[in-house]
Amino acid sequence: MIDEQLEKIRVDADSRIKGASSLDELNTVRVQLLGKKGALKDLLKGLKDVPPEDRPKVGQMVNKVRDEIEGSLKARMEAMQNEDLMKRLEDERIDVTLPARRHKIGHPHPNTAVLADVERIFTGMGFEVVEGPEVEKDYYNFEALNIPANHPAKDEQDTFYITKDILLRTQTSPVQVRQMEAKKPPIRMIAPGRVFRADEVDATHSPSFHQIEGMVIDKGITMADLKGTLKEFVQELFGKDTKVKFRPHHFPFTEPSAEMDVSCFKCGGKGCRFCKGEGWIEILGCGMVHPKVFEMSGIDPDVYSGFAFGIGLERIALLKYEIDDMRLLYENDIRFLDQF
Ligand code: 2U9
Repeated sequence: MIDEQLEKIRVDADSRIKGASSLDELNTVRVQLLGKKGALKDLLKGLKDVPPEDRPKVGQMVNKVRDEIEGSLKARMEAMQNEDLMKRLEDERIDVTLPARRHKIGHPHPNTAVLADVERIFTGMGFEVVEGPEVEKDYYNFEALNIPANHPAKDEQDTFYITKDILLRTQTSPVQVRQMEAKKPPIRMIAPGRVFRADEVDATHSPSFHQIEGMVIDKGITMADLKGTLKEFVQELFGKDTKVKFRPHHFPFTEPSAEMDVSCFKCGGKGCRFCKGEGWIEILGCGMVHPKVFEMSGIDPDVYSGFAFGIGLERIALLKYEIDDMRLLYENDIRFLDQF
């Protein structure tokens, strides 16, 4: 009798264990089979009706079946856990042979690249790089540079005034003036920086752009030093074959003054669309520092002389990278900047 009941429990347990399709279900089956209300427990309760001499034997039989059930539960549970693990390993598989995504590495903006070039060339010739305030006194921006009160540059249409005496610098020359006041020559410096002019925006103008000005002051500095230094500079910047040409000009702060052209670095000077058939491209303004400018800053023009020059940074960037509209340099459209 008991044998038959046990065999039935065992067969029933087997099919229910096999039938469980998840670990949760298997756990429910385990409670049903081995728990307080399970068939085995019921059977054990009936043990009191078994003659005492048979009890150990029956007890052993029940234990054996319970061990078997526990064994199959454990085996089924391990199989399921293993299946789960295999499935996860398959789902989360990483294909290490896939090519890596390319990291996009940035690069300097054309303005920054040109500035770095210019600074490298001049520091290589022993120049110091000096910066100064963008908000300036009228004195440093105009008066100390021999720019008279009635000069057109001082018009409100050209200059952003903050008060009558304070303005946004229209050139980086005030940096040189401050340097002349603070230091005894020799001075060899360049002053790069942002400048402001009340200009309308178009392809070649912007109310804010950048200049690099430079100055050398010492005993015995002549126009020959100016020419040699600036020629060396443009040959480094545009190539060894670059030729230079000076045309007379006028600036209030230099005397004599000149503008310097370079031979077209596209056609070598023959004349092309790039240089508008001229063979030459205007690059910078320059001259010998005016004696009045020396005097105002406390340097004796009978002892010292010097040259100065000014370059528009954006103008060089446009030329060097063959960009035809200055606005492109400020819009920061990545599709545009990526090309340089
Ligand atoms: C001091 C004395 C002299 C600076 C100079 C230029 C010529 C010049 C222009 C170039 C293009 C301005 O950005 S631009 O429009 N500048 O042509 N600048 S000489 O001369 C100085 C500066 C400071 C004390």
